[in-house]
Amino acid sequence: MELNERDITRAIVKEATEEFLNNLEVDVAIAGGGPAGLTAAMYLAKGGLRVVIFERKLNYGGGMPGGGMLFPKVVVQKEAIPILRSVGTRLKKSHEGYYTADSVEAISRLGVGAMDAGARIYPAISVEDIVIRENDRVSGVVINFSVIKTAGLHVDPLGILSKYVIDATGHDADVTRTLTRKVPDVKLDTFNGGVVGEKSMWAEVGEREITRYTGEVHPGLFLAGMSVNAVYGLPRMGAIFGGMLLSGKKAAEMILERLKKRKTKK
Ligand code: 48H
Repeated sequence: MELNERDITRAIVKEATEEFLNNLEVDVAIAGGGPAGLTAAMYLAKGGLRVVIFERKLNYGGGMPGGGMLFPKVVVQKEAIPILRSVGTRLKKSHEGYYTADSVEAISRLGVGAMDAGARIYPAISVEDIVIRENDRVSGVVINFSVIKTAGLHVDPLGILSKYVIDATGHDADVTRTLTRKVPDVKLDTFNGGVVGEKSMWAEVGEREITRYTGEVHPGLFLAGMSVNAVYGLPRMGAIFGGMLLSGKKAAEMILERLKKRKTKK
């Protein structure tokens, strides 16, 4: 076969466009491809749902590859080990019951796990707004290429419809903050009806409470990962990642349960 630039271009544009057209309406749109977003995507896709992740940066991974202060290891507590093992991540028993994983290996395998299950990850696309329907239900995401914002260009975004949106944007809780800005009288399902703001480090409490508060914070909008701590005012925990994985898994299970119920109700 003789290589031809036009045909290389055609293959890329044709395949990417066809696939994108298939993802204009999905079951779940996830903002953020860090550990929580990837884990949620993996379990949702395993459950048979159509899932897309929009990740602001060029590479997925969020805060995980950097480990703890760039020491490329993360601590994972026992309960979350099966999640990492299910994607083939090697774990090492450290001291006093602490397990560690290589941070780059762990996030790479989670990404592959999500893709193998059928989730689609779109790099360098930011969720800049949400789609709203009756009763302020979150019904999709508004996306744009990240570089458009960086370059300060005025380019209108595109909209994607979804049954649920997961805010897995980490410390910023970017999607939830957008909701409170765009719908000023919105009352979130939190202690003060708004975004409380993440608290200083207390690993034990931060990790315990993150799974407890993972869930739907507003009709159509779920939180997973560090955005839970940011929205509910829970402590941060440093480079221990079990909570992120368990939170992503819980958000996925809750959505799968909802959609199963929706189907049986019909
Ligand atoms: C698209 C976006 C947008 C947007 C941001 O920060 P993350 O790794 O988040 P989690 O919750 O999966 O994991 C948190 C963990 O990494 C962490 O920070 C911990 C444990 N901290 C503890 C501590 O004490 O500091 O990933 C979020 C991802 C990132 O890749 C962002 O680029 C992306 O979301 N993102 N993507 N649209 N509007 N905002």
